[in-house]
Amino acid sequence: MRIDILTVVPELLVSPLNESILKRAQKAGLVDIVIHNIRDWTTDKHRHVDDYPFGGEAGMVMKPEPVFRLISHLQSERHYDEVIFTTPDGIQYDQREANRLSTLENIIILCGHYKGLDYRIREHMVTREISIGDYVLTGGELAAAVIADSVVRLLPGAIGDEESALTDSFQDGLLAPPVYTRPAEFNGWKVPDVLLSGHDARIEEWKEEQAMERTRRLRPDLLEK
Ligand code: 6GU
Repeated sequence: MRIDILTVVPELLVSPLNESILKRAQKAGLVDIVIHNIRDWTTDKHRHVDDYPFGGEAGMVMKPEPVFRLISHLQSERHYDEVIFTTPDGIQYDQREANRLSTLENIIILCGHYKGLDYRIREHMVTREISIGDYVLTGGELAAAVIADSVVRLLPGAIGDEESALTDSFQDGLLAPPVYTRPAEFNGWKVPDVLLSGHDARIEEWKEEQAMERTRRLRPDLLEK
């Protein structure tokens, strides 16, 4: 898989994408993540990436030309399955969308910034607009990092234990059950007896009950879906 991320603040993306699982996945050749500075695709002397809005609202708007040049350049080199724009007014991101994106070959993630992006780019070049939740970030970079992280960890081989991505919270529409490690008793706090019983069927049953109980208590909305 290849993920091209287009931003006016590349510095914000370097470290989150180059540690831990994402670092290993790139080294292992499971994914190429390429960060592009939109400013490199300006042609004016001052390398402007934004301008004042027509109609005179507050805040600056990302200019269409540099973004158009960069996306056109990338699309001339390979086919992209999606051109994603990160924006608070996009559709809300979830595990189902992460799963879907993880099956694609090449995607572009264009990070929103300033007060917005010239709407012609959204209409003519962007194929999907994504928000990561109902709150406002200074820019779409952290959202792009969230999307890249959640997608890359799903690629076969990215996570050591093949099972673990499948048993995540949300993957079956339920929250994950509690987990424990040694010691079996700490500070007088005990690990549930059933987990020490060695009885696989009972342990499985307990996990399912716990997942259901926690979901009903903490996220009843998931059960309605
Ligand atoms: Cl994708 N961008 C910004 N700027 N704010 C957000 C967001 C995206 N998702 C939630 N808040």
